[in-house]
Amino acid sequence: MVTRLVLVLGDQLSDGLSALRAADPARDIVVMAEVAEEAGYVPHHPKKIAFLFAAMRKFADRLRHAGWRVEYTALDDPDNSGTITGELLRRAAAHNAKGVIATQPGEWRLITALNELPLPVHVIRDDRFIASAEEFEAWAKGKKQLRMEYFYREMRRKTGLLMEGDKPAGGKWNYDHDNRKPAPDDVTFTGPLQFEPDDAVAAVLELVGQRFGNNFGSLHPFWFATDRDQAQQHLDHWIAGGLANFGDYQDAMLADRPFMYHALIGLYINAGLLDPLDVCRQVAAAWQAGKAPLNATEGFIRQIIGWREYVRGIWYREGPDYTRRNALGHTHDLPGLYWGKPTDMRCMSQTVAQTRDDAYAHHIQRLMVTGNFALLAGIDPWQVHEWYLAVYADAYEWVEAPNVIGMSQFADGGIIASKPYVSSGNYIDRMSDYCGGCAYKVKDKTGPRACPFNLLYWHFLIRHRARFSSNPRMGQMYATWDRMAEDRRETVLREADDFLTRMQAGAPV
Ligand code: FAD
Ligand code: DLZ
Ligand code: SF4
Repeated sequence: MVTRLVLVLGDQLSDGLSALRAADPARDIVVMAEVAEEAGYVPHHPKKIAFLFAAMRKFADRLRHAGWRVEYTALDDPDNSGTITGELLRRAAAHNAKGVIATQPGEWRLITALNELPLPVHVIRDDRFIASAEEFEAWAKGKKQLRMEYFYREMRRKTGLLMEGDKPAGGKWNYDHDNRKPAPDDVTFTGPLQFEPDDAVAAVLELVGQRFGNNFGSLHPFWFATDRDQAQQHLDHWIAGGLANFGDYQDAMLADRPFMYHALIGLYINAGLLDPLDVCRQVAAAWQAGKAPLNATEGFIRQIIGWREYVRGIWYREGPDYTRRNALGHTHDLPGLYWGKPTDMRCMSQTVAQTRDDAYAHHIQRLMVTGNFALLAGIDPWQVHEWYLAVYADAYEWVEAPNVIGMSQFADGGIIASKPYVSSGNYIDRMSDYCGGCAYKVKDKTGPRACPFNLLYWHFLIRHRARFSSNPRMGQMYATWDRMAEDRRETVLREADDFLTRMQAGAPV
């Protein structure tokens, strides 16, 4: 029997991976590799690289214990060719392997590289996702607008999660209107479970510190879970302490409580340490046991079987050029403040500092602080995409690109978002405690200390008036603008222009 290679990528660390199921431990060889190309296509946060390398090494051991032969390439292996395909070819030559079995990667770059490999490659669907590309296509075909809400209902029906027969539990599909409370005075959840690095993790931290110590982001303290048992402990801890309030405060932000009631689970699900459906079942069981209200449970499950599946469907459907879209023609460079250069905007400095420290920011920080600012300031979406892909421990193209290019930057022209997610400082003030300690004044609409979000909000709306003024959800804002005195309108636009000019010249803002 000829030997085949089974490719397991850094985000495919699941016992039930489709490529492993299609292979035979008695005959085939698993290939895993830490390679310069994957670690370098963007300047990944050191915590992200350390998490993946540690989790990959532990998963390789787990496979060996389960009876697999594993060829594992460490980054500092002198024979390391530096690429996934290079490692496959090297291992194929060494073992006289005649083909490769792979689960479909979540990046077009790797899909293309596998297609071009001079070996037969059998690529199998990644069935850790609930919907296949064909199912998504069948749902999307012929629809003018691809609204997540309707797709989500299909996923509820398919999984049976929170269903009472063919009706949604509690009578409603979506409890989002209960989930927009402003920041509470106190957060009762103590935050994510933190793990002391063991010897295997310590060795990876040493390597990553040497090789990627200059990348943006703090490597230490490192406390992420790095195997599935730890990730499950992390989940148990969050279900017990965080889930019940997840819904209420999902959109709130507090400077000294970076995680609020969020699960910090994306990095574990995306790497394969936790299974998304299994996570949802555990959360639904907590609700059934009376440990969490329905608005929290439904809100969480919607993020996973709704949003997560929906963005995967869009990413695949839209194809490799999606990350290059720029429907609004934005061309400004990403300012240095995204990489930690000082800024007086407290919401931005807090979110970026948290990103640097933890390789994490929660959804509203990503969407309504850093994403909102980039969109208002007219930053080139490709640069915004590369930043998000680099700095978050849960970032892979399939999930990051639809969220950034589509949801946050409107660069896909409205496939995902029906209107751009832009706001003035008012929204940030309502949902956070950032503005109180800011050098800018959120109540100032013009003048030397006017909140930049206030100025840029109007600048954005006016420079894109032709596109958005007929949007029924935005007409009100244009009417407000038109009612403003003309000299005030001129002042707003002039001050916004000045701000953008200073920022583009590299001046601190
Ligand atoms: P929680 O708030 O506790 O939510 C639970 C889970 O729901 C998440 O772990 C995730 O698996 C899922 N989820 C929630 N929202 C989304 C969404 N919009 N798309 C897909 N899954 C979702 N998520 C990533 O996994 N990787 C990314 O690179 C990423 N980039 C983003 C960029 C921008 C601009 C925005 C607005 C959102 C992005 N998201 C991304 C979605 C979301 O912000 C993160 O999934 C979430 O913040 C992860 O933290 P958590 O595990 O604490 O999530
Ligand atoms: C993100 C990442 C990094 C930093 N390093 C590796 C690596 O060395 N080896 C590997 O197999 N995968 C790595 N990854 C993940 C991939 O770049 C890629 O994002 C996913 O496999 C896409 O699904
Ligand atoms: Fe951010 Fe404006 Fe509030 Fe300052 S005043 S924290 S810049 S929203």
